[in-house]
Amino acid sequence: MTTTETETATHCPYCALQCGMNLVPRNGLLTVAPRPDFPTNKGGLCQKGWTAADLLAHPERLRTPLVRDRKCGDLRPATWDEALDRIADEFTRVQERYGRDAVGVFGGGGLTNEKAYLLGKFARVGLRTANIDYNGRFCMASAAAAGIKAFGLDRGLPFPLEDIPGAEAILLVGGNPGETMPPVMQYFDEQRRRGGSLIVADPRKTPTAQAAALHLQLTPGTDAALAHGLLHIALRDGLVDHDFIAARTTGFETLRRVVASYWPDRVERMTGVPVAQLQEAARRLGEARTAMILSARGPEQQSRGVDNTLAFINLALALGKAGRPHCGWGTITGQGNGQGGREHGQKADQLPGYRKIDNPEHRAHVAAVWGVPEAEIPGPGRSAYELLDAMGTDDGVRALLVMGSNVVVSAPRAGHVEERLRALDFLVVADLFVSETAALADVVLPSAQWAEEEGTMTNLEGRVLLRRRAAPPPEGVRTDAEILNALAGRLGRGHLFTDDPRAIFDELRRASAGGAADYSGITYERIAREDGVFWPCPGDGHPGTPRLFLERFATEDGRARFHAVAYRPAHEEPDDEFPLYLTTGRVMAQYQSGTQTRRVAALRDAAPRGFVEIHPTTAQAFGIADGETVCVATRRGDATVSARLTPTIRPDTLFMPFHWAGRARANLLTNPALDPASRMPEFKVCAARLGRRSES
Ligand SMILES: Nc1nc2c(c(=O)[nH]1)N[C@H]1C(S)=C(S)[C@@H](COP(=O)(O)OP(=O)(O)OC[C@H]3O[C@@H](n4cnc5c(=O)[nH]c(N)nc54)[C@H](O)[C@@H]3O)O[C@H]1N2
Ligand SMILES: Nc1nc2c(c(=O)[nH]1)N[C@H]1C(S)=C(S)[C@@H](COP(=O)(O)OP(=O)(O)OC[C@H]3O[C@@H](n4cnc5c(=O)[nH]c(N)nc54)[C@H](O)[C@@H]3O)O[C@H]1N2
Ligand code: SF4
Ligand SMILES: [Mo]
Repeated sequence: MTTTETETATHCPYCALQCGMNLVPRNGLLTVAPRPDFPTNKGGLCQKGWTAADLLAHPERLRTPLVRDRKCGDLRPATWDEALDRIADEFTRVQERYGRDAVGVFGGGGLTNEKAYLLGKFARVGLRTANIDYNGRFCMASAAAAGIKAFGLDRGLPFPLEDIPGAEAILLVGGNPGETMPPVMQYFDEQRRRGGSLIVADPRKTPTAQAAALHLQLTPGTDAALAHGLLHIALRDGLVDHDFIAARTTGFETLRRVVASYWPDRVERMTGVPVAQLQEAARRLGEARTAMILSARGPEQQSRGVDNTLAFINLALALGKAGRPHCGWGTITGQGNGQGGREHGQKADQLPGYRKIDNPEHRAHVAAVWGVPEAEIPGPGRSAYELLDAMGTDDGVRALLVMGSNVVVSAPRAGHVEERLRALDFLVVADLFVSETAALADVVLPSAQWAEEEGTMTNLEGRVLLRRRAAPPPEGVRTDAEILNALAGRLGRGHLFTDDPRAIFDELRRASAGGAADYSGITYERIAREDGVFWPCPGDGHPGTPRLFLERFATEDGRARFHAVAYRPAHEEPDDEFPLYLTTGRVMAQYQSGTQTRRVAALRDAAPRGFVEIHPTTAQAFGIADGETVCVATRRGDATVSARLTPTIRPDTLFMPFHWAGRARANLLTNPALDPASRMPEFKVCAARLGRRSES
């Protein structure tokens, strides 16, 4: 793992697999080359990774700050001094008028650990506002909350990817890594070669489901009923591991009473999964010596996302398939730094090292590292959607800094969010391009891209990786750390900040020391030497922790907790007016809100425009032909996309990827009903109606 004059060993800028890749200079440009020795992806990359360097010299790239001209109202180029002065003046004015909490910060799970940490500190120490949250609330929040409740710790996978092939059976719930993380499929392929079986629960027969031995094509929003049904059968058929339950868990008896009424035929009616398939799934998982249950956004992005996830954790625990080699529940983290980004303080209720902002000891520790009195650190702020929903209202934020998210496309009920953004006194967006959100801003700041700055990323396994700098940023572009440092200076807090990634990481190590996500023993040099270091790593001599929970869980008594959650239907179910389920997600060639991937020619060609998947029978009933432009409507609004007929989806369900802007936005339709614990919106289920465009 070296960097030579001609080649820089680094990682893909996109998803949480953080595939290792090399950047090689060619004719003055950087190009992507494979890095076969890297242990996670072993040289594999998806089409997004192969084309990632196309954006470094992209003609639409921002190369100067933009400010909104006070006379004509358009964005125009400005100097850094003008842009930064304007931000400091407006933030100060808003805070003087409405109070400190009236300025908000919105971060992203794609930011490096250093930047996520610095953004949290900038909010609490630079702006002294309680209101910071980030897009991970739309992504990992339900799984994180469930992991903490059941195991006392949130690390997405408690084992490295290399353990996957050793599981005899795997249940993957609501995840489509065949498209969302293609190189990870080599681990599932290897599992199958060794005789193991994969079960996929998804309302669509995705490429991942097609690779599985068994596909449970459940009705959207019925995940907890499915989990309870499988546990009911396991109890009935003697597949439950009572020794494990007695030795390593608490709370089973209450759960047993809850699942007693989940008879297979009742669960078939609730979930649409035939009894025979339920029995086969329970048998495969229960009879295997080793088994894993993995979840992804399908069950998690629901207004019952935490309960859904807990229901599958219950199943893993009851079968004795946790806290043992080649066993366990895990969540497949999504964004590039979706794991590290949720540990170091950009969450509304959190301080670095996964500390809690309302815990006096945690506050005192972090205050000492930051060099501020504990009382100066604000309390918890609003969660992502709640923050966006209240923008520009009497008790909401009046000014907002967005760094690493494009909420006009990616937030639920996006039409409303767009309206609230327009109601702000002042909006600042730091981005690589003029995203749909940046287009509404009063000041846009051009940020450096991944290959132009140093930093660390924590992948889906909890492995902390080094992102190396392969080239300086173009003239006129600054790193996010430089931006935050300069703003802190203008707010009179510059002495508490630095923009040097290594110095920030050293501070993060101290801030995280003793916390749940302890990075204190991790250094850039160690990461480079060891191909990444797994947290927790408390101290220089500590080897890091690839596998968690083998001896004890991270709860006070060392036991995992069962949760007797009840199944409740989705917040909105189909009815006469909106007769179909709508679910949303991703396609292989586009990433998230599309700011980056819609600008790469090869990816645009592969996935040029928004569409809705419709079962042919349903399409026929509505008189819709393949490729026709259709209108999809819900209680939030309507969107215009092209129809894609496919027998791989349930006839009662529509599917839309959320990567496109304007009228094609899936999020014009989605339901912002929030999970009570994680504050995760219900991206995965709502009720919809379908019409030909002329009728809509
Ligand atoms: N190509 C690509 N890859 C990506 C990303 C991207 O935007 N594009 N984003 C990255 C990020 S941030 C994330 S979070 C991950 C997400 O990775 P995944 O979770 O794999 O992706 P999704 O497509 O959001 O959802 C997965 C599946 O959930 C199913 N589903 C829908 N409703 C339900 C339901 O009610 N129950 C169940 N069980 N399943 C349901 C959908 O049909 C879909 O196939 O991908 C990462 N990788
Ligand atoms: N309907 C529906 N909506 C969803 C989902 C779904 O499944 N269905 N999934 C949700 C999930 S899981 C997620 S993670 C969110 C993601 O959605 P977003 O939060 O919008 O994430 P991105 O599109 O990755 O936005 C990142 C923005 O930051 C910019 N950027 C990239 N790197 C940097 C950087 O280093 N610095 C700065 N300053 N900017 C940078 C990019 O150009 C882009 O404009 O969407 C959520 N929305
Ligand atoms: S799987 Fe994820 S990390 Fe790997 S190349 Fe594709 S987008 Fe990049
Ligand atoms: Mo995500």
